[in-house]
Amino acid sequence: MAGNRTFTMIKPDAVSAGNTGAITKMIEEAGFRIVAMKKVKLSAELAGKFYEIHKARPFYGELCAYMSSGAIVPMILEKENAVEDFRKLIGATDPAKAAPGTIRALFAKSIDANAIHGSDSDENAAIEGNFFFSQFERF
Ligand code: FUP
Repeated sequence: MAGNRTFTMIKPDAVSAGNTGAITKMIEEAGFRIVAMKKVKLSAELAGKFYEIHKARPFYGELCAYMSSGAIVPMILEKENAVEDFRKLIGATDPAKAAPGTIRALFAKSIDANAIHGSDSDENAAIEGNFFFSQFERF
């Protein structure tokens, strides 16, 4: 089963703009099956833990403040070649550089408030999915 799951979060800008449904529809229409999904709000401390990998980067503090500023919708997704295909569906980190028709091109406001997260490897997809979901929340 390795390689067929990824992890995503719809970020506070997209949730507060009312785009959760439109983004979820795009994800399902692209062939991803939703294995787990919920709506939560992170504390700054938990956001800091999630993004620990970026601790040394200059935008870390702002990223943690932003990611704990409002509700997010984390999901585990399943599809063949999930990590790579999902990165294609969401587009580049900076929405100004994201390909037309990608989720970030359509919904992201800026490089930091960029609508959605997508894991960058199978290993991180598993770590990130485990951060949010127990075994009982996966179907
Ligand atoms: P991505 O994998 O596309 O989400 O991008 P990165 O892992 O490089 O960055 C993780 C998050 O850090 C981005 F989603 C938004 C934030 N970020 C900034 O705020 N400024 C930057 O210059 C780069 C990333």
